[in-house]
Amino acid sequence: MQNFKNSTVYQIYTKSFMDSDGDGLGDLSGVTMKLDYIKSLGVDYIWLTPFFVSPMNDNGYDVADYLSVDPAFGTMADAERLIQEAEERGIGLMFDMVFNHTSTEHEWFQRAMNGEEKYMNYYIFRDGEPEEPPTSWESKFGGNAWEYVPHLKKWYLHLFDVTQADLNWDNPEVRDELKKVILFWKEKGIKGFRFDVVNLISKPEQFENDETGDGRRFYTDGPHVHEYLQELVRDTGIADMVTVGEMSSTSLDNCIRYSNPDEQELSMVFSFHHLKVDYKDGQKWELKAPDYRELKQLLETWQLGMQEANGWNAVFWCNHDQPRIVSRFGDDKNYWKESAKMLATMIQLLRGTPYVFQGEELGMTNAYYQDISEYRDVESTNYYEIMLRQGKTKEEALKILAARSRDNGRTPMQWNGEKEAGFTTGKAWIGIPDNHAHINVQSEEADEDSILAYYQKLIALRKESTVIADGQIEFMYQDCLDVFAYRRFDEREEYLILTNLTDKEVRLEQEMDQYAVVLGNYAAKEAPVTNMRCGDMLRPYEAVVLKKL
Ligand code: TEU
Repeated sequence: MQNFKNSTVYQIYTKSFMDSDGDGLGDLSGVTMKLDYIKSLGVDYIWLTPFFVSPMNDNGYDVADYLSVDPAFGTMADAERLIQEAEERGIGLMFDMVFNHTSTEHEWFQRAMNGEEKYMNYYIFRDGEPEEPPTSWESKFGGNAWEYVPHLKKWYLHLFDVTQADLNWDNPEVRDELKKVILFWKEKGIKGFRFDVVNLISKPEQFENDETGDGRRFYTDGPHVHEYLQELVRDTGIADMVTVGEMSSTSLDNCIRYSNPDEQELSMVFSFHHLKVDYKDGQKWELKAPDYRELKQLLETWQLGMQEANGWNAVFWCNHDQPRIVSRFGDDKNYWKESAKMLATMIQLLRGTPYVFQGEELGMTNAYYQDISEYRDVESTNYYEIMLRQGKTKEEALKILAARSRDNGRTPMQWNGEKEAGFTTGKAWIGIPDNHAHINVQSEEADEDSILAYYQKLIALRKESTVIADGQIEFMYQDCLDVFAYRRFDEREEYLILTNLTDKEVRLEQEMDQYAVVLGNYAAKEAPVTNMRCGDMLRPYEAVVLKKL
């Protein structure tokens, strides 16, 4: 079994984890300070979001120098110390490689702007008139995906912010530059990499208008993406490291290829279809209640599809681009603790490597900001304006942002109930929800029934059980919208995971064998509990993990 299969990864959004110097921004030394806490979770790896030199228009996903630490996050010595201290605790670091684009402040782009041909070939420039962008493609952060440069009389492509210019991967020099970046960090002793939107790197040969969509069908899982990934992995010798690719709007077939070990591409993939079941007509900025039928179907299709073809998923609910799961698919008011634990159970025991995003293990909630001035994210502020232009009222636009903004996942880690949640001695760069008074590390460490304690048990279970780590998966209750249930098994062992997705009691309708309760988010009904029987009730948001006797 590859070792990432029984591992759990903890994601740190560097800017919001821990501030060591009082400037209100999280930093590398802050992460080092908290390594014992991370160790106490039982995780194996830390995925650290970008801390490289950047103008921070997209909080570091706009990299201006891949080989230097941004002073806001610390120094190279801080990075080296973090790697070493993590290693001493048996924790490996995974760094975040943003290779689809660079910041327009990167030296390569600056030299391209000076008209140097070599560097113009690093990016995607097209001739054109100022009134007419080369294609109708839309930027993921709103507006057209092309920007005109008057003195060059050319447009450049930016699938994200206008300050994030897409790299030209068809140019072998670009691919070689990026390999050097990998080797530089690999030599520092890190254990893996996360690759940002890596399925968007290969653009089509011809650029054409998209009459029916925003252009993504032309560049998603593009023509040479597998070839380029294989080359990158081979030439940097990272096939045995832990690697995860972020796949935007991808397909199951492509994800099988990205993650099947025979292809020598990546260890695993993030896909996002299960996090769009509350998008109305697929639109992020239109609200809809989560469609649990769709959620169940998507999880099942991906789990079984990947299993059948020996692919491997990263399994997750939360990251720095997503709202908090307890506020989204749970109930953070009436069943905060129960629903947070239920959602954790549901996702963490699937076949794949689980990712826990900082604060998820505490049941941290959405930010519930009331005013546009509280938002920091470029996507949120752009779309606020777009929504107003489309005719939405301020109240409507704010309601949508409150549910959808990426800032919901970016509020500082809640360490204690004091001022600024113990995150900084200064003033945090973004507002902290009042609920840090009771949702915080300090109080949950003191409570053996806390969400934190529950996550520790789930993470430990994957380490103890080869079935959870690498066994087969099969789904049950497919037609029952209220219940999400699956079995994990091999020839020797079997677990049954039962979760109630609703705030109502639900009766179990299927005949079951004899099981012992291993873990649950309610007190056991009988002691020792030997069965959940057909006809038993699952309580609101109840989750139980059962082991076959
Ligand atoms: O995100 C990629 C991405 O497309 C989405 O998660 C995006 O934020 C969302 O779909 C927009 O509605 C990655 C990073 O995780 C994100 O933080 C960066 O902003 C983005 O790439 C650009 O580097």
